[in-house]
Amino acid sequence: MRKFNKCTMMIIGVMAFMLLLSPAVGAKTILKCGTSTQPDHIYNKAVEKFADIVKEKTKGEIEVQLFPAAQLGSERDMVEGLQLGSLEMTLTSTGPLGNFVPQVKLFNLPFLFKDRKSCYAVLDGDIGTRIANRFPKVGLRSLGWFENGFRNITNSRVAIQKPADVKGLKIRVMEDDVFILTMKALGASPLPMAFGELYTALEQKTVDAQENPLAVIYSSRFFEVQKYLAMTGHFYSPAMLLISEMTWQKLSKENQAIITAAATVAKEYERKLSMEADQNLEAELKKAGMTITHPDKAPFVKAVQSVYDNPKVIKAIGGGDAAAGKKLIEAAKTAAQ
Ligand code: EAX
Repeated sequence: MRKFNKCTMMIIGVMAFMLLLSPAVGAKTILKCGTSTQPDHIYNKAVEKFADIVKEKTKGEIEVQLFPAAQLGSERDMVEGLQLGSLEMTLTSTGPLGNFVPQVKLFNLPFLFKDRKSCYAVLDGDIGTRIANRFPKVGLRSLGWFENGFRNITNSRVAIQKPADVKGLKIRVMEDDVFILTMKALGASPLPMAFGELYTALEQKTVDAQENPLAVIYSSRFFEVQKYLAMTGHFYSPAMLLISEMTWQKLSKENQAIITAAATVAKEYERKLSMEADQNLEAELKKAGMTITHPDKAPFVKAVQSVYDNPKVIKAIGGGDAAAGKKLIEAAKTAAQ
């Protein structure tokens, strides 16, 4: 073996010393970002894009690390983690968000939006911005309204054509009373449950049914345990990229600007992926063996009107103020058409 000469030894010594110092010199910020969905779902593709841009623009100073598939807990757990400072970021559906900012429940109302264009007009416009701006007060900061998508019902028992077919189905819903009331209005038996437990619950027939956008149904392989898919599009489910307010305040103004800009690019990209998923995945799910129906939506819309008239829902959407809730719902309805 070749012996090191004095000079080489010195160089190695200096390099080792520099390596020891390096964490203090080039201090790297790691932002962990959790999601509930499977690695190939659109949320995770968007977070990867966001991470790439942030890494490039901060020259490696900020590294966003993705933790998909509810590894870090349910969507609600992750949002709580952001408040506590034990997690930096999450991309989540609005499912749990109404528990933190009640006005978000507005977007949980069934058949609120006509199409994607009207969703974006409301979310990116005055109403969506004002609701997003309420988050810092509860220790969270919105980096934009992303997309989960229009939700459709799957089940193991019946090809749904009309509301009467939903009657009696035990259906898993996200954990918010607006979802529960909507499914009750359709005659189903809703059971709130965290998303991470859903596949097993369907497999073991703890529930007959669930509802989610096609991108989730496909990436979570629900077609393995559900025979029927009904394209009801009853809820438009936005998603939100959130960063802990504590983390946000520690970032330099320059890095905040980089993160904001990267989130906007990732949002546009994710919305595009979501639209493409809706265009392509029906065929894939059919190939995978699902029986797909396209029920007339009018009787479903009619059946769930009671949710809009529910005083508890109206008050909650107004943040405890019924008049404010009524006003917000009317404004959203107008803007969404
Ligand atoms: O956010 O809980 C749900 O059904 C959500 O749609 C899913 O986790 C993606």
